[in-house]
Amino acid sequence: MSVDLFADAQPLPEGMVLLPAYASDPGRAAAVWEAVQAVVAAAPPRVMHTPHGTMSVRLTACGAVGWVASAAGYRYVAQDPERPGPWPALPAALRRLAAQAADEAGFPGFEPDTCLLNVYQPGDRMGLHTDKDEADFRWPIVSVSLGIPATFLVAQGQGRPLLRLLLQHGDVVVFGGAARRCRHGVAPVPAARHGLVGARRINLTFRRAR
Ligand code: MD3
Ligand code: FE
Repeated sequence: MSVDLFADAQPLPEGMVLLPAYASDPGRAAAVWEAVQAVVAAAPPRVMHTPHGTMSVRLTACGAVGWVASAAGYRYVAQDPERPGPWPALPAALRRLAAQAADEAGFPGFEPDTCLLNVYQPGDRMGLHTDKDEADFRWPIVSVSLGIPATFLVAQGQGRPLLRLLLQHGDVVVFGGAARRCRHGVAPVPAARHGLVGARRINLTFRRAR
C-alpha cells in the first residue's frame, strides 16, 4: 500500500509514488543497513568533479556499472576509476527492496543494474538537475533516504511551483512515467544526527542504466 501524504496540499507529478518508511520496515531495515555499510566500506564515497564544478555530496555505487563524473562529463562505467576492479555487486537485499518498491508503485519487472549512493554531510546539497544518462526512460528510478531528514525539491513543469517534500529515514520514492523526467534537487541538509546513520544523510538511487 502506498500513502500520498501531501496529496491535498501538493499534487504529485504523474508517476511519482511515495512509500513512507518502506525501507525501515522491520522486515527489511537490518539487511538494508548492513548492505549499505558493506558497499560504503568496499567502495568509499568520494567527491566528484563535474564539468560545472565540484559536487558537495560524496558518491559511490554498486552493481554492474556506476555513475562517474569528470571534467569531460558524466557516464556509467563498469570499473571504479578510484579502485582496481569492478564496483561491489548489488546486494540481494537492496535489489529486492528496489524491485518490490517499483512493483508496489505500478512498475513491475524492474531489475536495476546500478545503485548510486549519495552521502550528504550537514550543509551538503544537490542542485536542480534531470537524470538523463540512462538508456531507457521507461524504467523508473527508485530512491531510498536514510539518516538525517532532508528537503527534496521537484520542479513540476514550466512555470509551475517547486514541490517540497521532507524525506525521512526509510522513505522510498518511485519516479516513473512523466515524473522520471522532472528536474529535482536537495536543499542543504541540516545539522543533525540520526541514531543509526549518524550525522549524515545517505540516499540510494536504483537505476536501469543500460
Ligand atoms: C526524480 N539524488 O542521485 S533522490 C540523484 O536525494 C539525485 O540524493 C537526490 O537526484 C538525493 O540523481 C534525489 C530522488 C530522485 C532521484 C532520481 C530522479 C528523484 C528523481 C529521477 C527523475 C526524477
Ligand atoms: Fe537526480
